Amino acid sequence: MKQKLATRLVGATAMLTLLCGAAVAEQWRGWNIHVDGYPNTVAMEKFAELLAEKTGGEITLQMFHGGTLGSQPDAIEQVRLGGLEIGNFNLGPIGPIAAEANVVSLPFIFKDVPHMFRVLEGEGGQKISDGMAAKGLTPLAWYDAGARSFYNGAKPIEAPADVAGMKVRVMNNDLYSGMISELGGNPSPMAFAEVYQSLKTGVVDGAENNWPSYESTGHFEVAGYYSLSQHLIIPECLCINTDVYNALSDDMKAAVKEAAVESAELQHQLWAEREAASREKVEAAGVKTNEIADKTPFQEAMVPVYEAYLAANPDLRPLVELIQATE
Ligand code: GTR
Repeated sequence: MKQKLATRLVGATAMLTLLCGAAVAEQWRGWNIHVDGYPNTVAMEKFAELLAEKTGGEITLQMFHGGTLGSQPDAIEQVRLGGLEIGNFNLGPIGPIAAEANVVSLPFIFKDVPHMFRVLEGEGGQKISDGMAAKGLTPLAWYDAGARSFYNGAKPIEAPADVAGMKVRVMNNDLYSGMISELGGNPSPMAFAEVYQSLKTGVVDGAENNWPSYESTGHFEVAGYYSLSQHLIIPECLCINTDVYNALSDDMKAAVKEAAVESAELQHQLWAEREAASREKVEAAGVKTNEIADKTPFQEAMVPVYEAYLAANPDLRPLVELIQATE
């Protein structure tokens, strides 16, 4: 009897929903590469929570952390094709897909993190965003990923000559391979998940990343020299499949966007805290950090990388110049 009543009630609710024209609840799936407690992981969980709240439960998101749904390049493809709806991606591996997004992977293009955000908030950010959306990945908000520096087990890196002959892991992007080659090293593109073992067994001599990733992955345990080259400042996106986003009503779009922007605000705050905490933790564990007093030789070595990029994408010269001219 009770069962029957419940069935009738459910039926009535479904009928009401249909009559009111309300959308059927959608369940999305989201990808993230990072471990529990990492700023991005916490912020993506917050995004899921806000999404449900702001859409009145019409959209929910199940997050898969720790790269359990595959490597970053694979997950980017999944979101582009609609196998997954949401991802927190670094723009590095997006560059080979969306040429506009690749500008952020030109070494030393940004003066510092605030400069990067000023660019993203202006016309440059719009161009990057449009380029990505046209390839199936619509950025909803930008996450902070600090600056990336070199690390290895043998010695501090003070000048390009110190990179010469070194095998250095990079993310999948020809610009990074070019960057290492121009410094005289041997680039080794590989998935994030493989780097720890590769450093440990000597498959690579070094890698490069920001403080939080250097710490959270344990890379500092097997590569104890961290040299502050800060050669790359790459933003990350909270991205959605473009078709999924475009199919939403204006109200739903606004709710999704708002949830993303609020999650990014949280991420930025957590990022600042974690950067400091990670540095402190690895240095307490014995990591030797060195400042690079003069980065000019590194910057000068990047001229051919810029030339190759501009030769392949002549129409993107104005975007590069816009970034360089942004105060
Ligand atoms: C991290 C970034 C990840 C991934 C990783 C890598 O800083 O947050 O998305 O790109 O670097 O080096 O593969």
